[in-house]
Amino acid sequence: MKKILVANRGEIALRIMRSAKEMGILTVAVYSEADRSALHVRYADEAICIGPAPANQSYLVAEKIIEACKLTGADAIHPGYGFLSENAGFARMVKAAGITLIGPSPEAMEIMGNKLSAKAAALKNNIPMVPGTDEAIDDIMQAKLQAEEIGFPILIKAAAGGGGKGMRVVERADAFEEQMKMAISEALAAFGDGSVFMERYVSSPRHIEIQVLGDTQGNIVHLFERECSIQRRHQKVVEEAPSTVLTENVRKEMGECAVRIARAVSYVGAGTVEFILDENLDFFFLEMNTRLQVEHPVTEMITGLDLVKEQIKIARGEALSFSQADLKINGHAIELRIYAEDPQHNFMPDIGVLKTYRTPKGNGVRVDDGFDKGMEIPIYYDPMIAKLITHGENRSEAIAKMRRAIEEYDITGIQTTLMFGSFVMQHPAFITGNFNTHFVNRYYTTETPETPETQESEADIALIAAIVALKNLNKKNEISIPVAVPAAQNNWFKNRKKYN
Ligand code: MV4
Repeated sequence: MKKILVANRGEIALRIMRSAKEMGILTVAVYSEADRSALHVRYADEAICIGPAPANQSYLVAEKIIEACKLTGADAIHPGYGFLSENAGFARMVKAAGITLIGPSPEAMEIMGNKLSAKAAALKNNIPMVPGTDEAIDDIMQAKLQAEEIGFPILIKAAAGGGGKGMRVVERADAFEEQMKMAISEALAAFGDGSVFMERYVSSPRHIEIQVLGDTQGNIVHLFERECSIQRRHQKVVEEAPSTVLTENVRKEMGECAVRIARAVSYVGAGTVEFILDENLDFFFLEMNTRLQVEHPVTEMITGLDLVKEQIKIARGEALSFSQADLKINGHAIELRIYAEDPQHNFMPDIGVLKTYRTPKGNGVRVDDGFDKGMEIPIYYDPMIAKLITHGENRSEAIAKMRRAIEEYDITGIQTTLMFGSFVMQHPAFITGNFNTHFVNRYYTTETPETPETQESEADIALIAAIVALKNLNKKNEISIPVAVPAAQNNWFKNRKKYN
């Protein structure tokens, strides 16, 4: 492998090229007309423009990517995440063109790309799953009887969905028929596939995923878990490793399950097995992502591995140079995703020019980004502009580093989720590790109460408590007991200077 074409943009394109460069491999960037002056274009050894700004005319066009390989003599493609990274058809085209795709087989992508076939593979391998149906629903009245057996509330999911798309909670039997009809027509409209199935609804889960690596010799290991429960509308915001709740025993069981699922599809490369974990620490398989994930750096920090280098070595046919027994968790890592979104206005995407842009530095701080001062954030793509990752000896050190790094980060010209990250890092529920996937909805509100008379909800009180904790912390540089203050004194959000 002499030259890798990176079929992506932004932070992940740069991150991949850095590892390739360290391995003495040349890099090719592809870019749309909106990304002419992007950092990944400047960083690569060569760059090819593949079309207009909209992704479906550039980054998503398989033929253009393959053509760019031929033009530049690239012998491998790294797809990153998103775009074509989990597209089995693209994987087949790449193979047919005699190019190495740094990723799993098209067959593995196809099986895991459909939730019903993924569940069928898991079922054969004794993997714990939420009670539910294992085939597409075709008879609604029969499905209703099954739903009563499973027990309400139930969750309807689209087989072709994923990442929360096409899900519907049904609270009671009398709403079943209507909800089911809507779920089927929605799935058909969104995915061109009306197959839906149902599961018992686990109401307050944690989202925990296991990183796996498989080589072409059939060795498969797991690289422990990532806790990804801090999310809003299925978009992760904070991830960490290890999880505060897993016991050594549950970690081992989850890891073994993840390896078994990967083995079921002869998995090659880096992949992630998603689980939900309930209050009793029972875990259930959800789906497998057949790509390198956004949050992979937290795993890199705690294992000392470079996952992109491992992917490249695997794609070259090399055997993994370590076994499961060689791997151990070193310290604690946290990632904060920085989106060009306004956390005070319902996380509306924000566009504009980065008037100032200074990243935090120093011991235990890593920034994976793809923009620089003076650059414009294009509207066409994902609004994530950077990932801030900290690594400490333990969780409280990683949190302290994250708070310090957020404070150092200087972004003006656009609204970002930096201050939302600060909110999370100060929140008692986060600090104690006592949270689930409802964290953001439960605790975060942007409605700043105006008068002391305002009746405060539980969420408001929690927010204010966290704000007070933040203020005290910044003053004294030590953790204080949060106390709620009257709403009128709560002007924290109005006093944002540095981050505007
Ligand atoms: C669930 C669930 C509760 N019960 N399945 C969301 C994304 C997709 N991977 C599956 N998801 C869920 N499946 C059952 N049976 C709750 C979720 C869920 C969720 C999962 C992980 C992370 C965030 C989430 C937010 C809402 C719902």
